[in-house]
Amino acid sequence: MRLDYLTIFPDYLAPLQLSLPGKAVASGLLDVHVHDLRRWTHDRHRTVDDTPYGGGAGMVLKPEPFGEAFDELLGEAGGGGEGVTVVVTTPSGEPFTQPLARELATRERLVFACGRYEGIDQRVLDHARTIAEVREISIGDYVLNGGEVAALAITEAVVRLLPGFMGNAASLVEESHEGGLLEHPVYTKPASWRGHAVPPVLLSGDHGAIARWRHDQAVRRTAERRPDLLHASAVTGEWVVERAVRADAAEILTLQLACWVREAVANDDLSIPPLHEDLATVAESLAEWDTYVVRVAGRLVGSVRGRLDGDVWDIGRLMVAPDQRGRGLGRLLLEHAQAVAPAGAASYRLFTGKGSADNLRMYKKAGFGVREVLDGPSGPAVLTKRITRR
Ligand code: 6GU
Repeated sequence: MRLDYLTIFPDYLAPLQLSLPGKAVASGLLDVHVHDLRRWTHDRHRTVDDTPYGGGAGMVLKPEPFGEAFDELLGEAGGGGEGVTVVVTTPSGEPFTQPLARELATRERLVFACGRYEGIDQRVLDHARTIAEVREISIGDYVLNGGEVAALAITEAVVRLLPGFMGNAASLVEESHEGGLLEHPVYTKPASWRGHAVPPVLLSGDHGAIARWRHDQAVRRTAERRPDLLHASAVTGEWVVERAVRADAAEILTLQLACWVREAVANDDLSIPPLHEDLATVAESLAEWDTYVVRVAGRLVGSVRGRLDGDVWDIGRLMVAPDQRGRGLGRLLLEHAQAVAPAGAASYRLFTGKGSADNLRMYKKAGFGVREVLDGPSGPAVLTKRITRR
């Protein structure tokens, strides 16, 4: 992964040479470039800011230095904007979360534009959007003087997720925020220290009891410190259907590939579209469809989507992880996809392979009928159902 930083305080980013990112640079996993934004100024004072149009306090970062920096870094000589995400650090950005870190970790290159003062001229972002993906990101609900510290925090969270970076992949999974709960407390030797004993269950050797104790502690901690994170599902194991966010795209793609390989085998047809999409296509379709997901212990295990075509509510991409099948999750997602149809819809429509016996059975049980079978290797069968409202 290549990382670029545009900043008026390059010294602030010296920690990138240290510790974990430093190690990744040494091993060739990371290619890090810190740029002084003033390099792209041309006046004697190397001016990067000016007063805001419309008045008000503070200064605004001028568009020209960023424009020239993007030309050099993302223009033809710089390799173009393909696979690049421009990360603009700003307290008014979308919240930085573990799923967003996972999403950024899939990019070939991140270019950080570190905000300062009252912010960056909006046209810098509008222009950057014409050449690359742009994400405005905040690391929390407080205000820093500049985005450099935020860029460091985002970098550390992303870089440790890169394949080959951490020695022990399990330690990535068993940690706070990956399972939707905060992590349980941890202890090491000695068993008693200054009058404080380690909880006896941890010394019992009973791994079932230890797992139950840890889960219970994680739930308590989360309830106490971060009740906003506490979905009922994390505690009870019940399903909660949630609207998909962009950061879900990578997991949806993974699940989609797993599910449609089975479809391809059932229909002897490798040409079905869900098997041939890439991450960008899945991310784009999140903007075009109402997409829903279900997580179990933080892991995305089911999804479905719907959108209106005239007065027909198209339902598609109904998928359930192979190890979660046979418990009614597919039925739940199908019911949800019908329940969210807008008032203007007169009927539901969905497609499945003509050889997909399990799907056809579920859809017929839910009141769908096969309208026609199209002319392709796997059909597909078109099923519809009239919407009756009471
Ligand atoms: Cl990304 N930048 C600044 N200046 N302040 C912040 C922030 C970013 N995230 C939270 N506060």
